[in-house]
Amino acid sequence: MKHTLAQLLEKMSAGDEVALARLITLVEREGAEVAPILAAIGPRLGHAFTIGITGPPGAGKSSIVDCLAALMRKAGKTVGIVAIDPSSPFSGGALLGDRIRMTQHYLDRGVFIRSMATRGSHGGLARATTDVMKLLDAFGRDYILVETVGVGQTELDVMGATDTVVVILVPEAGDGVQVMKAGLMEIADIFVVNKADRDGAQRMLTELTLMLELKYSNHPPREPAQPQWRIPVLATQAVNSIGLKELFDAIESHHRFLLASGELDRRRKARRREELLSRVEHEVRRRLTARVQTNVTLARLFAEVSEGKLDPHTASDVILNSEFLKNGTKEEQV
Ligand SMILES: Nc1nc2c(ncn2[C@@H]2O[C@H](COP(=O)(O)OP(=O)(O)O)[C@@H](O)[C@H]2O)c(=O)[nH]1
Ligand SMILES: [Mg+2]
Repeated sequence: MKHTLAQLLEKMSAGDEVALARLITLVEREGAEVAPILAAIGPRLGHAFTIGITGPPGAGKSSIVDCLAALMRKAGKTVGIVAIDPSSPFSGGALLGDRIRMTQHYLDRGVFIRSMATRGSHGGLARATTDVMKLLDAFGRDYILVETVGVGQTELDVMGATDTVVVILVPEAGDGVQVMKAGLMEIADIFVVNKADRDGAQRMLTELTLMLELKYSNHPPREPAQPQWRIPVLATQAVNSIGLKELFDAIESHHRFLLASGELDRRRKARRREELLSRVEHEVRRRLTARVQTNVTLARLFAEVSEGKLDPHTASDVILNSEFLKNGTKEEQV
């Protein structure tokens, strides 16, 4: 049976997982339904606490997400999981590996798992992922866990859209310099050295701790009265369920810190502004790229710039002061 958007939204709000899955698919396609869906769920957002889990491939991110979800369920909380894995050969569906490992949650309605398919468009995956997180928030999830691999722009964008970022490393991930280079130092709220059963784990833990101490001594807090978050460095063994309780505790204490310091509110406000800017940017690019195919004047402007006959600044002023960007008007003209 086919449902209208309003029906789907109503069912989703009432806890219908099938409706939620349908809405997620619509949002993933970045079609015309996205705007009305997001407008409808807007007033219900802000309850969920979102946790980004990132690190190199094979570090144990999925295993840790799995363990955290179990602990959260034990604490009586509901969980949403979003997994982004660009290396997955599957498109549109779930990652087989994730599905297999997540079996303990398969029949638990308190855990909703979704894998995102990789798509080409400009920042499309990061945008779709943040929208899916919103749907899970509107669905009433207490925690949303987002797993990404590596530190490409998409991953950094997704991590920037979460409340707490957990960076997972392994003893063999290399030295601290690599951590710095990959920009992980800037985004981590919590560091985890997983596979602590392996050689080199202690060295990695010590190195990370020293790097953080150096960072703090180089950047002492400007106002000592302001509460400061000390990034913890934890050791886990996801396969042996060791250290996961401590990780969950660290996440909860970061949550409390964000609330008490007002930082959660500041971060979320900054994120909404950033999202607005990025939407406008994206839409301007999308419209121009489409209209240059159909509008002769615009095509000529682009040609002149690409031939070097007109400078991009002048052309950009012309475009921004013209009707080219308005919805609907110019597409028919050829
Ligand atoms: N030795 C060891 N292996 C682990 C540990 N945690 C995960 N693994 C294994 O590492 C592999 C990759 O784990 P996975 O969770 O898929 O990593 P992801 O790619 O980061 O999501 C799997 O074979 C896990 O069983 C650990 O603490 N110790
Ligand atoms: Mg994984």
